[in-house]
Amino acid sequence: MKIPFKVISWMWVLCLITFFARAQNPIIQTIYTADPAPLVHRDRVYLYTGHDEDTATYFRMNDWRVYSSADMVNWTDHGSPLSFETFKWASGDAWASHCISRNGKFYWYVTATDKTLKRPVIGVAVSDSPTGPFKDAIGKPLITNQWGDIDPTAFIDEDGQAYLYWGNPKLWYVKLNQDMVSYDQKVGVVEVPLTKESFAVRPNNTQRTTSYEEGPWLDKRGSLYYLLYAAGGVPEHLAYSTSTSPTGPWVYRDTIMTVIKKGGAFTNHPGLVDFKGKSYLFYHNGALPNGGGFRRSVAVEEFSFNPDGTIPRILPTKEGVTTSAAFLNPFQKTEAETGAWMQGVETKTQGNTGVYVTDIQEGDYIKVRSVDFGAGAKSFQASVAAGGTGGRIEVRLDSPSGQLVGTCPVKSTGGELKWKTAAGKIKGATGVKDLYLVFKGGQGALFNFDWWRFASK
Ligand code: FUB
Repeated sequence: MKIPFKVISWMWVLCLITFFARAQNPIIQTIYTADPAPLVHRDRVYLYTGHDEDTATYFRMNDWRVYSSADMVNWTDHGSPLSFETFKWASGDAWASHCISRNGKFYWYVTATDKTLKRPVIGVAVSDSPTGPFKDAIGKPLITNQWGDIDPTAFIDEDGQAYLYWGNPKLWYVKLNQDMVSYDQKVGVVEVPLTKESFAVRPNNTQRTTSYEEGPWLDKRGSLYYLLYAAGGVPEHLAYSTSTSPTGPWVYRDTIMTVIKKGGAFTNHPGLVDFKGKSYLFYHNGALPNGGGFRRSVAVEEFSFNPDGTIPRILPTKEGVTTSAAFLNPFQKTEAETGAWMQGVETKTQGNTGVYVTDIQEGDYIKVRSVDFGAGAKSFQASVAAGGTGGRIEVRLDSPSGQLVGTCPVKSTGGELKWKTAAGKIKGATGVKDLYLVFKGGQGALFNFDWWRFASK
C-alpha cells in the first residue's frame, strides 16, 4: 500500500522520517488488517487477521491473513491461506476469526455468510501447519444458531475441555468435543446472561442494556478466567470480566482500552497472549493513511498484569512494542516480507516462491529491528527478480538515511518472476542494529524481492 508523502519542506520530511523510524503500530503496513487473533506456537507468535479491502466503504472482507514473529517487533507475512471461498457454503464476509492448536492440528474458527441462510454463521478450517494450507474441516458450518453468529473465540482448559464463545448482540458458548469440529449436543448452545453485574450498564439504551458488544476473547491465568470483549456500543472500547469458571457467572471488571479518539476505528477487537515472559494486547485501529472504520489495522502493546491479577488501562501507541523479545540472526535466510515497518511496498504470493515483496519504488524501504551482526558482516545476498532495468538495495543502519554499510546492485533478471541472487559487499555493520533495506533506481516498479542473508566476517 503506497503511503502518500506530502512534501512541504525538508523539515516536514525530517519529521516524517523520524516518525516512521519510531512507529511500529500498526504492525502491518502493506494492507488493511482487522480482528487480530494471536496464537503462540513453539517459539513464534502467529497472528491471524481479517483483511479490509483497500477501497472498502463497508466491511468488505474476502480472506483472512497470517503473520508471525519470533521477537514481537518484526512480522513475517505468510499471505492468505484461507478465504471465504474455501467454504463451499459461504458467500462472503470473512469477518472475525480465531485459530488454536490441538494435537498437532490447527483449527481456525471463522465468521462467514451462509449462502442458504443468508446470514453470518461460524465455520471451522483445519491444517497441519499454523500457516496452512487450510481446508474446510466439516464441509458445512459448525454453528448455525441465530442472527448474531459472529466473532468466534476458542479456548482449551487445563482439563482438556474446549469452549467456543461468540456473538453480537448476544453472547453464547458451546463445549467443543475433543475433535474440535463438533460440540456437545446435550449441553447445546448456551446463552450467557448479559447482566449488569457481568458486563456493566450501557447508558441510554433500552435494547442493549449492558456494555457487551462483540469480539469475545477467553483466557485463563492461574485459576481465574478472563473474558475480554469489545464494549460500548460504537465507538467501541475494550473491557473485561472475570470468573472462577470458564462458563461464568462473569463479574465485570473494567475498561482495558478506551475509545481510540485519534486514528481509531469505530470497532475494536481484543487478542491477548503471553510470549517469552511478557503479555501483549492486540487490537485494531484506523491509523494507516486512508484508514478508518472499514479500513482497519492491527496494532499491539506490551503490558503487565497488575500484581492482583487485574488488567491495567492500556494506551494505544504509535511506538507499539519497543523491546524486542529476541535478536534477529542476519546470517540466516530471512524472508524479505519480514519487518517492523514496510514503507511503500506490497506483498504477493507465487507458487514456488511463496510470499515476496513487490511494488518496490524509489525511496521505499523495509525496516528490520534488532538485527545482531555480532563481530560483523562482510557481504549481503538478496533473491530478486527484475523484468526491467532493476535498481539497487542500499543497506543502511538505524534509519532510512542512516549509515550506508553496503549496496547491492539489482540488474535485470529477464523477468518479473525470474529469480536470481544479487550480492554486495558490506563494511561497518557490527553489533545489534536496526537494519534498513532502502530501494533506489529511478521511476516505476524496480524489482521483486524474495529473501536476503548476510555472510559473517
Ligand atoms: O470485521 C468485521 C466485524 O467488525 C467483526 O466481526 C467485529 O468484531 C468487528 O470488528
